[in-house]
Amino acid sequence: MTVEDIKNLETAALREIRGARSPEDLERLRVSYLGRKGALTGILRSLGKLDPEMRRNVGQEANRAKEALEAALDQALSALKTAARLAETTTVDVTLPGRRLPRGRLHPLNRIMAEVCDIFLHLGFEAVEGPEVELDWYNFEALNLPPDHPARDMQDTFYFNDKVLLRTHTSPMQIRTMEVRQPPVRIIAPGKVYRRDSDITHSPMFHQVEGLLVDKGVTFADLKGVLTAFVHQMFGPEVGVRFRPSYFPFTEPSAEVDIECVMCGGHGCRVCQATGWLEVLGSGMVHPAVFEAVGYDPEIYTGFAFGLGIERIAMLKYGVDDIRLFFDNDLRFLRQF
Ligand code: 2NM
Repeated sequence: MTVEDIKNLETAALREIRGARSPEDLERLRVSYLGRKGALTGILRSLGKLDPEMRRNVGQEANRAKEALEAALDQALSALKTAARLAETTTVDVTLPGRRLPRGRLHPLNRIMAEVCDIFLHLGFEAVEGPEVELDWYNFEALNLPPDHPARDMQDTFYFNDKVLLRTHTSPMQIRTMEVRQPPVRIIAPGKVYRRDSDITHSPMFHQVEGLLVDKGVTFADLKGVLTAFVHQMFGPEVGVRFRPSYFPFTEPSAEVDIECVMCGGHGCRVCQATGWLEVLGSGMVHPAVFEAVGYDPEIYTGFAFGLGIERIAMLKYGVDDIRLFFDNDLRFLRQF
């Protein structure tokens, strides 16, 4: 037994360890070299048979080889374990279905807004949009709202100063349009409006669509025809419609449009306050003073106008009893649409 023999044994063992493919292979090698009856163990045991000088050299070499093999076995085992874990986590099961992307949808208010606008666009109206920060002239004065009119009260309107405010309706866009165009005019003005009001049916910001049709010979019959067509497309062709006398400063005569209660079918319930009817639109024939303000001759032109609140329609259509739900952005609410 020589130092050379031990080096050869070590080289052969290291080659086998490198070739091992499993922890079981490695265990077998550990036993065959370092176990109780292992090759290296045998050498260490038989050192006593050598003469003292050889014993020292061979002994040192055998102990060094033993440590080297132990280290190589440990390292190989941990490398195999790492490789096994990696193989497990990177395995792709190509038969699994893909992950679905969550699909978005329109906010219920934007959906109603789009439906309302769509109906009027198909009837030949054109949509116009404009500023939410308005001048007193467009929001009130030109609409035949005199300075002491209750609708101008600080209670209802957000003012920046004497002349500048947040629009309380989208009618300023009808005035702006008539200022720069001659009849025939057929427009709708959709958008955000602002009023100092907040409870379960009022939000300080809400959405409106207002409409205006001006031409020679326009009558209340045209108003009734257009708004009846709208109601039947929006709520269904069977639903009853009625025009009820009302008052607005910018129209004369004025009418509110009611539909048969969508909740109880007209029998009377909590939503319609036992009347069987729900108010959905305000309307009227444009007041001559409004035409004067924009330079239209009221002796030549007549027209009708109307306005509706998107939140109110959405609450009726979807049976929502608190307007604030539309603005909380709670997914448990939004996912129901
Ligand atoms: C409404 C009800 C009745 C209206 C009137 C005008 C204008 F500019 F032509 F005079 N724009 N909008 C109007 C009329 C609005 O909302 C409930």
